[in-house]
Amino acid sequence: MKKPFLSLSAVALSLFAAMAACAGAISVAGPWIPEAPPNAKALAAYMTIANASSARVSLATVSSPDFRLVEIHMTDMSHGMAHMMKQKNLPVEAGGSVDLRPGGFHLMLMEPLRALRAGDEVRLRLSFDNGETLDVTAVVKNP
Ligand SMILES: [Cu+2]
Repeated sequence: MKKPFLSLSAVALSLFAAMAACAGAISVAGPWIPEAPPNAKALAAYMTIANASSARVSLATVSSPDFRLVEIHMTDMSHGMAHMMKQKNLPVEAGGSVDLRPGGFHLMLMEPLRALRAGDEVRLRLSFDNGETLDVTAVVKNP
């Protein structure tokens, strides 16, 4: 009588393991975009990127159907004025997270292909150097 029970739980266990692998180790929380004037040539996107894996990963590229180009930027305040620097990538340490927020790291969404108002949603595709790709929906908000 014990045998069927044992094999059933073995199946359940391997199913669970497969699902955990598919879910991926990288997650994004709270993605948002401050609303900008209608003629703005660039908008910023903010979020928290967490890496639950045991290896460091780097955000390599970002794309969006609503923008011609997306870059990874860092705002540097060290010389008395805000100065943005393009980053080659954005590393997230093993078991760690990185906050993209005003005054620091952000995604620079350039050359909008449609007007975006508060409440609109923007799809972003984040590609990491470990091959993982994450589709995220950022909400445009009144800052
Ligand atoms: Cu920027």
